[in-house]
Amino acid sequence: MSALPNFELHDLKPAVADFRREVLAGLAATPRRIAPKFFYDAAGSHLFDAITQQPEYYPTRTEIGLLRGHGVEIAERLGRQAALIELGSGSDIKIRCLLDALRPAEYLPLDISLDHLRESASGIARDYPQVRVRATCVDYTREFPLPPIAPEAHRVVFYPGSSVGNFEPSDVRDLLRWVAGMVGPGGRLLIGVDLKKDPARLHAAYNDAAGVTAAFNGNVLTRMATELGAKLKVEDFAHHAFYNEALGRIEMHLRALRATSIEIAGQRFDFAEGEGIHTENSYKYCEEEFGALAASVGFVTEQVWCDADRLFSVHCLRVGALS
Ligand code: AVI
Repeated sequence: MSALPNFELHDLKPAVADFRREVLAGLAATPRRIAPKFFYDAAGSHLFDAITQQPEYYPTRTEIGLLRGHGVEIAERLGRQAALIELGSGSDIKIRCLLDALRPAEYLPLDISLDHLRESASGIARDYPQVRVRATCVDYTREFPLPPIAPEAHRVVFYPGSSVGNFEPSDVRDLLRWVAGMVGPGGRLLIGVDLKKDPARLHAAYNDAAGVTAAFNGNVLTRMATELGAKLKVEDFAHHAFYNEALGRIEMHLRALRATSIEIAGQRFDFAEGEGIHTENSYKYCEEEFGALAASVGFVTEQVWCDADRLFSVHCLRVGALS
């Protein structure tokens, strides 16, 4: 592709050493765990895109319906000509629902998956030549330098997909405080939040019949083998996902089908049959619950859009006085 004058890509991709260190610490912990951010290499990002196409996985198409249906209203709330920062931008479908109405001056997508980010962000730069696109490949859960934004720019953060559900509620507070610091007093956050609902529907969404979510979950083992040289048998582990009603979250695990082991960097971790690695939580919220969480760190809920079946919600939050 020829160079686009309105496109920059900053590569702050986490080093393999970070992946190794976190995997070794997670496998040594009780219960064993690996953070969900490690799902997203190029293959994992494509598998996630495939999940969003599964008939059982309602969040993506429901959120897109809300963004398309209320795009103009959303743009009026957020204000035009903003510096628009998108967290975990992944595929560009959602931001494209808003760009025509929102007409930002700048678009700053952040994502951990380099190839995916390059492809989607450069596509936006090409299709919206009047928007300056500065993409950063980064683990945004750690401190990093955001490309400099003019102090007088009006900033908006877009955090779609209910990725907020992949954080522990206590960590959500830290994340929201960080966003508040980024957008400043009066700044806004547009955030997609999956709603609590019939557990059977949730169960189906994370156990699709085609087995795509299972492949996505197993991809972290493939990454450990290829990137860390781990000795393991992917086929010794099975996808296990269920709704933990008491905690209001879907849990995903990789469960050993038989006694097996994983060896990395000279360390060996034995698994008895049935023992697992906890790979993801996906918290679900009631509309009011999420509003209260946001209010606890100083955000004011300006508006919430929900679909008619109350599957998914999109919240427009403004940084109030207290953050
Ligand atoms: C990215 N995140 C919001 C998805 C979710 O629903 O928690 C990841 C996912 N895991 C399994 N399916 C989708």
